[in-house]
Amino acid sequence: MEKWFTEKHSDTINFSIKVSKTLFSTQTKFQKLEVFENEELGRFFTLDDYVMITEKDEFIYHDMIVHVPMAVHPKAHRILVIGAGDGGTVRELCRYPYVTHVDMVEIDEEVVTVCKKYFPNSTSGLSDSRVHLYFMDGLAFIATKKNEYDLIIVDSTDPFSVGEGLFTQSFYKDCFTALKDDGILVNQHESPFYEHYQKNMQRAHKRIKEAFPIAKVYQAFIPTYASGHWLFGFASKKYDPIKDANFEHWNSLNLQTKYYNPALHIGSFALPNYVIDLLNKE
Ligand code: AG3
Repeated sequence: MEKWFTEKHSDTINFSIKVSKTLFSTQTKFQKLEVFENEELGRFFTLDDYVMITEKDEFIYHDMIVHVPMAVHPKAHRILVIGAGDGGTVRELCRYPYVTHVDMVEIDEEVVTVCKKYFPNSTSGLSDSRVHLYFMDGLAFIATKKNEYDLIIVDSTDPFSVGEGLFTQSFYKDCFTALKDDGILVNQHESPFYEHYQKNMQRAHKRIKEAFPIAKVYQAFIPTYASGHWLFGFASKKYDPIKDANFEHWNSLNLQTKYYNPALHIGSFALPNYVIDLLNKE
């Protein structure tokens, strides 16, 4: 009998992936967590029936959520990552030799345990001595921090269940307080395409704009996320993501990236008109 994993992209649209093997399935304290395999995508894991990463396209998301702010900040060495239990974001950060300290706060320890077992590549950075893992609510963690980080990356699920608080006004304000005077906040910013995601994106942008003097949005094509058209938020106290990007410095690091490059960095901030309209509307 054929088995398919199905994610609902909208009330009338489903996205299905043929499962060649179910590797793991559980209900954690917080959410439903499953690991599957597909012939073309490799292994992939889901939370509450939403695709989080697949082996084939996770590089796109992780390149864009990490290398864009890292090419802008002149020397981000103290970094906070919220969510990101699969480790992909931390793996990319650890490639920068001058990063000295990464706090990673994941609410669900089981996500990390399971990903370590099934996704050795994405979790490879988690054992780096610069990385400090906290299994707790990101909202509680950040509420105690002041003027501490150069960069905060919010690598969350969608805004419901455990992800919900990470899209609130008070959380963005706490991020502002936790950042240094030239700090940058980057977050996964949902999709502009389907109506439900559109609303999440508009709401997030409106709130971030209220908390930060500079708030921009950039895009990437991520085949296994709803509609494939995905956005990231770039908010900062001082740096403009294009004018202040230092590609000479970034190139000198000689990082080999499979998706990100400086031309794409600039291009990713050029948004389609309908997306600009949606963002301005709110
Ligand atoms: N973070 C989840 C992005 C949102 C996915 N949404 C969806 N499939 N509807 C990805 C974690 C990667 N570190």
